Amino acid sequence: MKPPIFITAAIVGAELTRKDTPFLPLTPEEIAEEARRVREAGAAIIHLHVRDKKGRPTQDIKIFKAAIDAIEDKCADIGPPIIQISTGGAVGTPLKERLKPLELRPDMASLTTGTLNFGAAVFMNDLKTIETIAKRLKELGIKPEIEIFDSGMISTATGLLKKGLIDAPLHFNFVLGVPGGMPGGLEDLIYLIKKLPKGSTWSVSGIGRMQLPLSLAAIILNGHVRVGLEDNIYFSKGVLGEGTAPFVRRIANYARELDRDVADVGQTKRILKL
Ligand code: KMH
Ligand code: ZN
Repeated sequence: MKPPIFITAAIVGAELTRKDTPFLPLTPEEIAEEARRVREAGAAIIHLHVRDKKGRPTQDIKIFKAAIDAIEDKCADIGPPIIQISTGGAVGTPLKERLKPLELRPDMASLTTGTLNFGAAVFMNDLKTIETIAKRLKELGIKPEIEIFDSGMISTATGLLKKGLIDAPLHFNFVLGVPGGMPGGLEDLIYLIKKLPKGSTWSVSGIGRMQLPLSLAAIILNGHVRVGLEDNIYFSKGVLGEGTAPFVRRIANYARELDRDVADVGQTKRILKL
């Protein structure tokens, strides 16, 4: 019997706008409605960014709280998702801002363990930044999802483990195909999996057209999957996805076809040792 797979839905992101896709949720209410749709489609975790009144990315704790309250309310009858707050924010968000929503003590938060060119911008994560976020996550008992955009970021994460700033078992998400990061070939994925400390769990977020092939590879390789508008807005060539739920549903269907049950929230918590 193959292990169950969990699906993470990255429903908002920080860089997208309504000009890119009209299906992007922006307000806490829209985010909560989308959260309900992705939960119904099979997602257990929501990777959460929020936006201000003008639709700009923000790390405002009040807006995160409003979004999380609205999600919990909208999903009350089917069970709320695991919330994974972004500590990456948008490119250029100061560290102080990135840390703020952690005070809500979500189950999980993202932790990128290195700097990379992010298209024409730079997603800055020097060691001091990484260690500050890791330390705060540990103090608050929040499980990091370690975001790996390139292979050296795994070494930095194992360095944090040795320093006691993060605890095993580690969970990694490979974000592959960002211009400036590691590309999203199957050989890249397999190389990264081989580098992980024993006992780690992993998922993959393929960016753009890499999303579907990498997700299918993760199903076959007993990993987990993140999909959503944050990573890819096209459901098929030239066709926008109507929100993130269709992407989640497609992965859930493929997973079941390939003999993997889709983990509910409780199973996902057990897999991640939350
Ligand atoms: N918006 C990207 C620069 C995270 O959520 O931690 C960073 C990002 C990663 O989305
Ligand atoms: Zn993110």
